[in-house]
Amino acid sequence: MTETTWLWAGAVGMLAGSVLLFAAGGRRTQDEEGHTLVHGFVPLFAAISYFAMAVHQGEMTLPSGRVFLYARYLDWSVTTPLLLLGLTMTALHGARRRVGLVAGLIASDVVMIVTGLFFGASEAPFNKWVWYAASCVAFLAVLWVLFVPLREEALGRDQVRRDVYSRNVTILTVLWLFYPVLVLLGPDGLGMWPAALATPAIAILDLVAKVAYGIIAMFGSRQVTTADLIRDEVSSVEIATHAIPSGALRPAYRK
Ligand code: RET
Repeated sequence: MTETTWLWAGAVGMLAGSVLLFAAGGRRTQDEEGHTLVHGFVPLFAAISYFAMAVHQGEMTLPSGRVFLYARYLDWSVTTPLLLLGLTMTALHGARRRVGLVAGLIASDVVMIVTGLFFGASEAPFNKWVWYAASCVAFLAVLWVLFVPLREEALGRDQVRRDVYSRNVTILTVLWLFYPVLVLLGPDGLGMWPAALATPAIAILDLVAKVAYGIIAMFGSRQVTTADLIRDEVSSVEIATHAIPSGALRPAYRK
């Protein structure tokens, strides 16, 4: 398969994944609806980026002659915050939304991707490695939030939330750790791997990190929601409006 064929495969796979996640995702509560929207939109953004790259729009030729696929970084700048938002929706529940913590997590993640974009676009070694190092520091900040304050929040909740958070955060971290390595080996980094090898590797990783992880997260959200509803812990305001007969929610809102 040529590089372009892989990009087409990425576009089609992402679009199919998005349709699947939107169709199969639950909508019983606000949290469950949130997970469905997050995990449905993630592959949709990726499909846009893969299509742009497949038709040679999401790329630029740098002065050295290297073709830089910047659309990848645009995709990641939107999809990685959404994936993190999904994790925060599992860990933070009810009154404990910790908006500041979520904002800090997403800001660190955007720093990671924006500095990564400049790393990919650099040709002079000094800039390139400063950007790479900055991106890695931001990545460490993201991991710190996931494994320290957010994990503590998740552990303070019910058993189902704890288990689902631990499972998701572990899978997400393992998958995300491959990115700085593959990008480093590929044409944007040391150039040890040609595009013919790096493009399929990143496409497969992207499909796993977005669609396969999305399916796992969706099942997790289903378990959490069912447990919430059984415990009757979800107030009527937290139940998605269309999930219950119209009118039933009015009094709670009017209060
Ligand atoms: C870059 C640049 C070099 C340093 C680091 C990086 C990290 C990238 C990551 C990307 C994750 C992307 C995902 C996409 C789709 O779902 C930008 C390669 C640390 C962690 C999960």
